[in-house]
Amino acid sequence: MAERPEGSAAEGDNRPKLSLHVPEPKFRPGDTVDFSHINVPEAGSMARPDETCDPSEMRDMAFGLVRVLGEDNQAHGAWNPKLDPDTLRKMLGHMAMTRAFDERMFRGQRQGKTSFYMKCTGEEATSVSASMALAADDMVFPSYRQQGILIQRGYPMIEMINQIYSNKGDKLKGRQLPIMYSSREHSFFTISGNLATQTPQAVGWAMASAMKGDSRIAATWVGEGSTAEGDFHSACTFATVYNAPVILNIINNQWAISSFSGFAGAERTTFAARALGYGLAGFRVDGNDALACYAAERWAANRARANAGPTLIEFFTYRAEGHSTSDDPTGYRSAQERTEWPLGDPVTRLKDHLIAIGEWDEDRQEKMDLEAAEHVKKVTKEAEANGILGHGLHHPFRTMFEDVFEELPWHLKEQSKQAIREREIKFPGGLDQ
Ligand SMILES: Cc1ncc(C[n+]2csc(CCOP(=O)(O)OP(=O)(O)O)c2C)c(N)n1
Ligand SMILES: [Mg+2]
Repeated sequence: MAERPEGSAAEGDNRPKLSLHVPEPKFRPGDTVDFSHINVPEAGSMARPDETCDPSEMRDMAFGLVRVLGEDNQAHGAWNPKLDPDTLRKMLGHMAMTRAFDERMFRGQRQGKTSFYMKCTGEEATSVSASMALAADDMVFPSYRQQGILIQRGYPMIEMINQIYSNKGDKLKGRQLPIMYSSREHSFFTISGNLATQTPQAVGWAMASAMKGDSRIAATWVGEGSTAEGDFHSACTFATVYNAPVILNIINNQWAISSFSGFAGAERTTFAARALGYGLAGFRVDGNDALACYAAERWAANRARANAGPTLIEFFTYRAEGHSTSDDPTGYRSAQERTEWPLGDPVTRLKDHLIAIGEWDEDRQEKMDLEAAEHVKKVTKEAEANGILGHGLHHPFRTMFEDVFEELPWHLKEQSKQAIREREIKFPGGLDQ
């Protein structure tokens, strides 16, 4: 028999065949959910290293979980931020308001008042508490699920709704997808639909702040799915190389639309462990524990302010609702996940803590929730006077061509005329042009 040529993979080759691993989520619709594989350490069990420590001193923390609120609803351990009851009630209030806002805007989309909305249910602490730990003029570069920051920073709610309705009050003139807010006055960088672009932008801004001798730091929020983007890795490299005063917050809510976190690497290691390869300080936090979220962000902010370097924080949480109003999670994940999720609900946990320390009760909570819902309803009505989707009260059509060139070039003038003519045919005399 002729010899098989050296190096060929001819038929009958008995060398092991190569194969790929394609991640598959543990639970699909209808499956019984068992989260017992998730390690939930005791609240207060993690040590709190010095804010200026060398990243090598905290390697293990990339695989742990900083938790403050225990099963007994008390605050435990070195990470307890020891906030006074008024501050805790404020935190709870911002989270309740964020939830009420989400509820109303979601319904508004179902009623056809806007084309699109995204809730952050179950993740409120990762924006509200983290934002409270920063200075009001620290520059934030969020993703689309951090509406809690704007609520915490006191951004007028009517501006948010005007933007969502793309109406004539929308400061962004209907040029952004609903919920992609922007506010220079609130140090809130324009949200981009192109995932992870905000991460190198945050690092660049932080570098510029340091180069100018400013004292403001930057913080960015990015979904765990989005950390698979190259931009995130460039951001980590620049952050570590130049010791940029920046905080990289990864919101690991387990899902990226219908792709579970395994597709971004969660089966292999934690997202906090990304920090190790770059020599960044990094650790994992219970993202449904409002006190842990606050303490973690404050630790990182103090570190950045002390010129001790950037920090990568993984907030371990769960996206309790669909990705957006365009999504239906019952098609790809088990409905039991939400109820079985071992870290509970951030609003309930903070409320229970306040009750446990004698600073709150269920009646007051009910009143707070009601007032939040009433407030959102009132502001929604005000915003509706500026128009809702498809009712013509948007910015004049011609403005679509403005604000890019100081002097509109001839070809855009032509296009503008043509577009307005077509519009006039479609809606004769009916619209402000
Ligand atoms: C560069 C880029 N790729 C893909 C998309 C489409 N997309 C929008 S949101 C999303 C999921 C992101 O998931 P994750 O980063 O985990 O954030 P989450 O929605 O869970 O907050 C995808 C794939 C996009 N907007 N931009
Ligand atoms: Mg996600």
